[in-house]
Formats: sequence, structure tokens, C-alpha cells
Amino acid sequence: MIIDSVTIHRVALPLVRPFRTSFGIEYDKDVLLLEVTSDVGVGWGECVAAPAPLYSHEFNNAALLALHDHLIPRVLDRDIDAEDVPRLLGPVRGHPMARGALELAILDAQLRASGRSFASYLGADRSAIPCGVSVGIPADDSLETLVADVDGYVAEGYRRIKLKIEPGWDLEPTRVIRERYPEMPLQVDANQAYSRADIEHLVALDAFDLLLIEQPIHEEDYLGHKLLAERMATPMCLDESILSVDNADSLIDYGACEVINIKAGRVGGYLAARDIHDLAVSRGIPVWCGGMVETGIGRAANVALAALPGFTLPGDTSSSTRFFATDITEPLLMDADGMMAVPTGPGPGVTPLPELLDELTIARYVTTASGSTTSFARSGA
Ligand code: SMG
Ligand code: MG
Repeated sequence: MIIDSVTIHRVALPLVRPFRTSFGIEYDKDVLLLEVTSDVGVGWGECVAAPAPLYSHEFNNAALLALHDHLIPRVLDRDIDAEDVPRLLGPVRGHPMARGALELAILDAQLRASGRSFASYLGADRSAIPCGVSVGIPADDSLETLVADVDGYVAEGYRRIKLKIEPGWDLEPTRVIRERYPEMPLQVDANQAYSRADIEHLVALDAFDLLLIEQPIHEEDYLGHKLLAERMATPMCLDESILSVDNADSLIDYGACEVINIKAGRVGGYLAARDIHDLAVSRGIPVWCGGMVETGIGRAANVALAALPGFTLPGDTSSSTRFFATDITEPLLMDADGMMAVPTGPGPGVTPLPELLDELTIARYVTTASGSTTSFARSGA
């Protein structure tokens, strides 16, 4: 296919409630949606970077520049297949979320043209997936609020609860939720908030029969994770540390990684995410699908990925309603049994609803072979 243009739609969506983690609090979703036009049709992708470099070094303004100056020019106006994209973008170091967004848009265009679903393309073997939910730290630091939040999610049908933890918000909230829900699959995510000095403290989480502990220590501290994995019975799951197939392989060998949270954006796209899945299956490592508060575009793609056979643990693949009163696409909804149907339409299976996209777009950046234009919404941010 020949890529004629790439439009970056910068969209602002309100969240149904603030989402607080060990690194900060988000009140709105500020997201870059990519629209590729080609000789075979249109495709959509989503960049999972946030406005600030707090989860990782990537952030939206940097992703915009990386896309505009370095990534889009490498695919524009040439005859390519989606499978060529990782190689074409490969010389650019870093910026995996920006690369992944462009790859997804091109994959979507290719799959739409051939009428094939993303799930079937990736090798999914299930038509529905079990859903987990990631529960933020309450804005008021109260256990009562946490219990009310978790009760609400359990009542909706979620099959696994993940609690965000940080120093001062760890053993007690986990104990309270474990005692209230003795059978519920439960896990915790620290987003790197601890250090090697906290190993003995974290070992106390073993009392709560957790599925896993996710990224407790800094992403570059491999020894810290290995030492903690050796002390803890709870399986060590890495998120931010896993950036490629080769580093996943190394961390498994090293003894620092027993479970992987796969996020396509963190590893440069869904093709690399599938490769990490394949590696994990061959190494006997369970994987699950992470989330980055995606709109329907990225959420639908995640649901397709999560339907691959090695995804043996429920993912952060919540309903659109977990974060958005109105999603930018038709919403992806979990049923009362905690299952979500894998979209069967061509590509990931959803596109932005035109009126909503128009209403929520704050800026638009269009790049073609002959140049770029930028426009800002009249009443936008
Ligand atoms: O999309 O359900 C979601 C969010 C899941 O907790 C979640 N993501 O470290 O796993 C993680 C975080 C990163 C994003 S926090 C803004
Ligand atoms: Mg995480």
C-alpha cells in the first residue's frame, strides 16, 4: 500500500473519575489518534503516551515531534506492507509509543482493505476474554473509598482486581480487600515506587495470596527485582522494564521476571507485542494484557491481543465505561460475567465516531508528501 497522508488528531476526553497511581493523578485523557490514508483506504491508531513523562519518558508533545519529524517521513509516499513498519522505523531510537501508534494505523488500513480482523491476524484463539480492572489509589487516601470502588467493580462483574500501591498505601489496603474478597484473583502494581531497601517490607505482601506483584522497583534495577523475586513467594511481574523481545528474554534468564504485562505501546507496537507473547509461551512465562487508559481504538486492539493463547491471566482490559462516560468509538463493553467479546470487524473493528471526534479534537496535524498543516479547534484547550 502507499501511505498518502497521516493526520494526528489530538483529542481531550474527560475521565469518569481521576486515576491516581504512585506517580501522579490524571483527570482527563489527552490522546493522539492517528489516521493514515492510503491507496487501499484509511486506518486508525492510538498513541498511549500521556501528557507528562511520568509512567515512562514518553509524553504527547514529544510523541508529536517524533512522529512529525522522524517517523511519519519514513513511511510516507512509499509502497509498503504493515509488516515492513518495524524495520522502517527501526533506526529511530526510543519513542516506542509513537512508533506503535503509527504501526497500528497502518496495520488497520491493511486489514480493513482485506476484510480481516486484527484478532485473527494476530493469531487469537478465543472469541471473548476475561476482564480485570486496575483500581487507583483513592484521591482522599481512604480505605472506605477503596472498598466502595472495589465493591462497585466486583458488582459489575470484573474477574480480577489490581490495586495500585505506593509506600504508605500497600499492606493495609491489600489486607482489607483480600479479607473482603477471599477468593478474588488479586494483584498489586507499584509503578517503580520502591527500592532494594524495601525488600523485607514487600515480602509481607506474600500473606495475601496475590496473583503477582507488578513492577515494584525502578525499571532499570534488574538486580533489585531479582533479589526481591528470590525472597518473595508472590510471582514477580514486570511492566516498565520490558521493552523488547531480547530484554524480556534476558530478564527471564536472569531470574528477575516470572510474569509479563504486555503493552504494545511500551514495546513499539502490536507486532513486537506478539513476538514477546511467543517468546513467553516458549519460556513457560504467563502473560497478560496491560492497559494505558486507552480510548476505543487502543482498547479494541488490546482485546484482540489479549485473545492470543498465551494470555492466561485476565488483563487490564476493562470496559470503556471504566474510564469514559462517552468513548470516542462505539464503547467496548464487558458483560455481567466479566467477559468481553473480541471484535470481529475488519482491523481492530472500531473507528472514531465522526461527530464526537469533531467535538473533542483540540488540534489536528496533517502530513502529506508535499508538506504539513496544523489547525487548532476554535474553542479548544
Ligand atoms: O487502562 O486499565 C487501564 C490502566 C491500567 O494500571 C493501569 N496502567 O502501570 O499498568 C500500569 C498503568 C499505567 C498507566 S497509568 C496512567
Ligand atoms: Mg503497571
